[in-house]
Amino acid sequence: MKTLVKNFIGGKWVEARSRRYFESRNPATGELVGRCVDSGREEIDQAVKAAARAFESWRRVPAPRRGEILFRVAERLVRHKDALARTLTQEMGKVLTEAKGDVQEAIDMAAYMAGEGRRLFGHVVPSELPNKSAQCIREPVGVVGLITPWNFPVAIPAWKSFPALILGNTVVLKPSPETPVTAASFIKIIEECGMPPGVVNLVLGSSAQLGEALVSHPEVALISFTGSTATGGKVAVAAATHHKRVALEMGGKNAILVMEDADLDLAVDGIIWSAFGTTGQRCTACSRLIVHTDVKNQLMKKLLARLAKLRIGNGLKPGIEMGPIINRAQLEKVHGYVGVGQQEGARLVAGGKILSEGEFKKGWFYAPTLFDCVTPAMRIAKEEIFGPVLGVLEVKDLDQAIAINNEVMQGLSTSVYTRDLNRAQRAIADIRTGIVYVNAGTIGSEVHLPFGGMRRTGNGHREAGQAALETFSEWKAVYIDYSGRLQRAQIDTD
Ligand code: UN1
Repeated sequence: MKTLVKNFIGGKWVEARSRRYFESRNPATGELVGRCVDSGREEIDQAVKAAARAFESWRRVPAPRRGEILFRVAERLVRHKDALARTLTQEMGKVLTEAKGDVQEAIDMAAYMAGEGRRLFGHVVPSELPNKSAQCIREPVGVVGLITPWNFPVAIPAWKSFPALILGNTVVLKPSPETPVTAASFIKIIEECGMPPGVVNLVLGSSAQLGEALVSHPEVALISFTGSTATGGKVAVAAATHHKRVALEMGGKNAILVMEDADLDLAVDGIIWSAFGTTGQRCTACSRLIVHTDVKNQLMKKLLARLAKLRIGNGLKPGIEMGPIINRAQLEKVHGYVGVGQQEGARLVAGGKILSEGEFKKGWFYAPTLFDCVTPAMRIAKEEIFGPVLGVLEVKDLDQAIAINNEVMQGLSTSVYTRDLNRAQRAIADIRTGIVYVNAGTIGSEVHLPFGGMRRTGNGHREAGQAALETFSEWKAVYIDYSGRLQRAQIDTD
């Protein structure tokens, strides 16, 4: 029997009062990864109260000192990178090299935000009155509630918690019930770096009530959520009801545009990596290939050859390129979309089936799937599938490619393959997504640049980069009048 994975509240690893438990299982093998406490509203309340108590002292710790703890977190994550990545692969299924990348993203974010401890720039501006100074300084928001998904179980909690912490906020993390063991291992590393009790708290549970309890808790000032568009919408409504700030990161329907002058072999590398890496389970995964008529057949031939060779299996095994899907429900959803695509008249040219024989028997595996003859009106061209399914749309020129790209409700990431500088610049200007790549796939954002999307992908906030500081802080405008007399702004102008 695996050890019990507990909540981390007020600096202690504790059980939930209900004494109920849920299991986390390996999606490749069905093996038990951990038994976890199944919390409820009460544990959320305890965690929020602990975070609220810690806030008053944490916000007074000088930011460079907070940064020192984050530097230690970065170092410790480096030391534990391999072990944490293995846990991540076992629990979530992505191949080990990608799991290491997931941890590396957290290391990068810890180092980046640690450095912010000596910046956190505000503004000093002139006053309109003599002998008066004016400045703007950043303030923490308070207790922040983080609701994170399973697809980046280390990177996304890191993206959210490290910027929040460097600013002086305290944190309650509610990770996906699919990846509680990874979340607890990540929090343990933070604990071991000397984070004061109550500054970071973790609540594990399998019910939707947990997120609701966090969003509606009166002492939570801000919610940062990454997940589906449907759940994000509910979070936004609930947050509005309780008058709290909310930052949403939701679905994508990302496209790669391949023009007739593109380096096709380079494009194939980017397409395979973006569409089938992480088994298509990234917000940034490519699920639409928008290709110029002149090169379509050639590109399809190359793609099909590569797909036939893609090695699928347990992500811990060397050489495996694509792991399982997270769970049965998601596997069925993906397969359902393949049926929808066929009914809509798209032509299935590869995959389209659940893999359940031999080594695939105990896991949730799906064949990498390619649809030809997809049109923009089809559901498979509009809705996020979150699996290894790619649809090909044919276009006559760049303008049409960009128009189709921009037509969907999501607006996260787009890539364009062309050797023509003018075209690339035009694409950058006209593509309506939060991230644009030229001659690279749709995935692979770096932590010091803003991450997020337009339209229904988000609500205007960005993660990572300097933008994360905006999400997790309030501005305070400070006026210091050293004239020794009453000076009235807008009135004493002569
Ligand atoms: C996500 O899919 O939710 O750019 C995050 C990327 C990664 C992060 C993806 N750095 O694909």
